[in-house]
Amino acid sequence: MSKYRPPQVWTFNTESGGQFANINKPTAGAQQERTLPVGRHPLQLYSLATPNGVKVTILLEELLALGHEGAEYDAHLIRVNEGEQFGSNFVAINPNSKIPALLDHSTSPPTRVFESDAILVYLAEKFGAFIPQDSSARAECLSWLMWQMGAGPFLGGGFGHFYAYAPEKWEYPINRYAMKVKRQLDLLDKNLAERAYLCGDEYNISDMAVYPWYGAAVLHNIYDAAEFLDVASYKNVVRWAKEIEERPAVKRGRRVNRSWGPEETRLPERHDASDFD
Ligand SMILES: N[C@@H](CCC(=O)N[C@@H](CS)C(=O)NCC(=O)O)C(=O)O
Repeated sequence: MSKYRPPQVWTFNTESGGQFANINKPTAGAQQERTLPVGRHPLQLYSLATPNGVKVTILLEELLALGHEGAEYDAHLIRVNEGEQFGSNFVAINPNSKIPALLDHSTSPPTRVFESDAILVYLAEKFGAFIPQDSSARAECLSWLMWQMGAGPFLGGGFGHFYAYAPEKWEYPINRYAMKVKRQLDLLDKNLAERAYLCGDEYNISDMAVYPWYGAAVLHNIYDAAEFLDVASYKNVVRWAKEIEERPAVKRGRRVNRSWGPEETRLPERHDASDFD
């Protein structure tokens, strides 16, 4: 039985412990003056190759593969573990201080976009690709996209946090979030039993949003929890994730703003298609 009794009013007087505790604060806003680099392309992305970051670089690489030259972009590395998301110019693009953040200089004044799935919708609409035009198909696509926004934090902030990052293993939150995540995987598995992609026959931004989280869960042993969650049993999710992962644009997108792992998987900054060579 826990001895903890919440005080009348919560105050921030200790670090919570666990991985990433050093960057958590209960207040928003810039913590230091800092300018951001600006490259030569209209689209300037400030990001890191986490699942939320990779969604956007996959879409940009897919747009380029489709021949949309206007999707050329500079991808600048934001080191969140060093607090770069709290610099003044980053906060001006994303007041929520989280990667990814996009500044589109092709409009006057430049358009800022934050929240990874808002960036997906913005770019898909801008280039008229990877989002259905028909209103029913579009509603299905946006439904799965919004599902990802709601579901993802249960996998990352809930399950991943308590299973892998919290200072101790507590049964209650691990049980709660394992149950939620397994239900999500079962939902995806049942949907993908009947369809090639999340919304039907066509690959679109909803797949690009869900794959970096749930594809990684079934293929890459995230949080070292593949066995615990028995991810191999979600066979349709595994089939879908493997197929997406084979796409050349996905392979490139996963490397952008990656500053860790084996050398051949990294590309901390991307300013030109030739950077992949
Ligand atoms: N809902 C946001 C979440 C973004 C997010 O959580 N980004 C993380 C990395 S995956 C981050 O920047 N964390 C830094 C921090 O919390 O200070 C989105 O989808 O864009």
